[in-house]
Amino acid sequence: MTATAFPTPTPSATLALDVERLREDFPILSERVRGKQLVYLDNAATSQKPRAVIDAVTRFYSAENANIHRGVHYLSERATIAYDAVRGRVARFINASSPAEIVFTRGTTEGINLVAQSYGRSTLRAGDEILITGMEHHSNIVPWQMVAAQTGATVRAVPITDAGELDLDAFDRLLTERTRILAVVQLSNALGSINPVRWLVARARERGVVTLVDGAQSAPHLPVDVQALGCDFFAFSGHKVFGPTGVGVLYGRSELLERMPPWQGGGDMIETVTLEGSTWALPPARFEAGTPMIAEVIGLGAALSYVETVGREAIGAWEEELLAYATERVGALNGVRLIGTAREKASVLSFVVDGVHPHDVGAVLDDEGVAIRAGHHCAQPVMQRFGVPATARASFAFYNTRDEVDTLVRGLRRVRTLFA
Ligand code: C6P
Repeated sequence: MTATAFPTPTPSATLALDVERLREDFPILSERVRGKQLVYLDNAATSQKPRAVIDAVTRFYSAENANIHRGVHYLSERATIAYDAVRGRVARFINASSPAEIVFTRGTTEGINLVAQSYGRSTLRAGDEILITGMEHHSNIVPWQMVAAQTGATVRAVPITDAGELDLDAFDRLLTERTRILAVVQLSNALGSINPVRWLVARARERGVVTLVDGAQSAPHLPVDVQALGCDFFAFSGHKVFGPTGVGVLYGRSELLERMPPWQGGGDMIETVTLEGSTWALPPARFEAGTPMIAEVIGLGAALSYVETVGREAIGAWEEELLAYATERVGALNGVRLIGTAREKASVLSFVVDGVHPHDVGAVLDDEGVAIRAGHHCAQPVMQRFGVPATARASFAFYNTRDEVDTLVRGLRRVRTLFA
């Protein structure tokens, strides 16, 4: 382990974001719920959509809807061009070296399952090990357990410290000559910890280990550069980056994608089909069987353009400030314990309130118009590690404000009063 694996936090750049102006781009943010102004702090579950995304999807269905890669008619050609253009936009967003490295999926979950069932199932053997961590979302645990059961491989997990950081000494011990795949989350949805992914990936690659990064939470909050990270695969979901549900991205390095077998068969993923057998199209088509989520991909393209227009550095700087403010204010409340106090964090504030079940915390806040998530966040091993059944989780996006944090704090005071 090296002391530089967790970089020293730098003071945030003073990049101005006109949050009040940007909020106007999101129609839902002016909604009232339960008679109160909505305070949406459940962005890790799904983000809200700017008008640019809503309009792109509406426009597609109103004026361009057709199937892609199949028709010779005008609409089909337009839809095909619009769909294929988004691949280039995604490649730029994460700095992939080519649009051919971008596979459209239904989301992070499907991307990881694709890698497990295609790359994993075709290469893993009995005795091999898949290394994950103790802070993974179920999406980055269960697919590996499934492929391990199919191949005789074993899943091992890097433990986490009391602060919610990876134990890097343990990582070094667990990365052995038996390790074949490292699958690690960049930003934990349950703790907010940012993992030193570049360092972990470099360590793994020195040993020839194939690496997958779960970018479901990092893509909306951190600048992502897959070439700088050095990972072989990177998965994220459209709906968390202000795009539609039902669409996601799997980045895969070309050399690997080209060697991988398809995991689903159907239209558009073949080169030739006879009744005796079939041959496969080149990636990414090889991994996109059937009619894809065309409108959603187009909406995703609009979302990424929107994020780039707002500015990812400015987003990061504002969110860092907001999380620091929320951490200070919520952390100062009597009877509130923060779960996840890593040195490097983004967007997520998980906590428990003494003597109050997180679901009750969520219900009281809901009554105040404040939307948070309460539960295990599909990260049950994290809950087990911290000895809690669940946590309450506020998760921020760039359109959240200090006033909204203050409303959250007032709501939490009410929780304490009601359950005292
Ligand atoms: N986490 C949350 O509330 P999908 O469902 O495929 O879009 O994303 C799965 C996923 C994978 N990895 C991480 C780190 C995630 O946070 C998620 C989704 C949501 O925390 C819904 S459970």
